[in-house]
Amino acid sequence: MKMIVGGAQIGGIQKDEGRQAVVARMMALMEQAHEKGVEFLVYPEMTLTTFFPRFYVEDRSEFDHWFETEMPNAATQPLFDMAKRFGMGFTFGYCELTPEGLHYNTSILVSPEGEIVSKYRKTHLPGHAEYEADRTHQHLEKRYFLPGDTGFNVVRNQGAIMGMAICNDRRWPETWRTLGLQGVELVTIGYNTPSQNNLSKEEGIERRVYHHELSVCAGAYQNSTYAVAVAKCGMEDGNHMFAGSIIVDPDGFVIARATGEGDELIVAECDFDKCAFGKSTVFNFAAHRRVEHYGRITEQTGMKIEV
Ligand code: ING
Repeated sequence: MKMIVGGAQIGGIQKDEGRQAVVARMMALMEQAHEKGVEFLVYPEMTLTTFFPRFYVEDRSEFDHWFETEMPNAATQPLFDMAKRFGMGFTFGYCELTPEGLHYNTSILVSPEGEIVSKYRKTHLPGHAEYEADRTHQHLEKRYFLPGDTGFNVVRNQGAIMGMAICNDRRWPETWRTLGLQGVELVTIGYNTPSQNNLSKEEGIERRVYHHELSVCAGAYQNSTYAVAVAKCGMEDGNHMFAGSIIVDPDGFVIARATGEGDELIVAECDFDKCAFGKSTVFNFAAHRRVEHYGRITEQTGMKIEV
């Protein structure tokens, strides 16, 4: 089964840029996608706001205005309406504040009929929860979000088995294999990845981009699935995030790549029948996996050196 899939890379969103302005940018890319026959469109992580976890605030409730308390809402309804008019499925990430007052870094998957058919809350939160003075840049996702409570799930949408992950999730093989064990054929990953180094000085942007692409290509290949990884990138209030949005096939080859750091559409035809070969040969999990030897992966959280 074939599908034209698009990635809508979004350039920097400044602190004072309202959601309406961002949604207008998203809709411009959706129109471009429609003109190119795109049937399913992937937007980045936290698509509606700037990457605010770079800022420290003592009272976290001061940042509740970065969160959505309902979805769709006034700001995003026009996007849902356009997608339904185009008969296009899509996914995007946003910051979710639940009625119970819980904060998540969330992604939803919307069917061409305009229904939210899947919700995912980011599992792997990088960074730290308290201000760390020795860092050149703060990365406070652990301060503002709870670890997701959904786990990694798949949904059959537009005839394909689709699963969502968010940003740091792409670096963890567990993300991919958990989806692979459910037969996933398309993994979507929105990301916001700072280029600046705040861990060690020698790492450059080239190495960070390499690790991003390596993670996505390996995950796709090792689970014989397509992957669409889409950045929010460019400059946000003087802070740079790298681009590198890509569409990857089940052999781990990049079949579409963004060239710039702004709003940019990438498109590729996915032939989901291509997923079957890997799933029935090299990555025929039932034939080859030996779960009796994998216990550490779920029983042990941290590394233990006992030799
Ligand atoms: N950002 C980054 C990411 O995982 C990071 C955090 C940057 C981790 C660089 C490792 C190296 O892509 C988010 N938002 O998770």
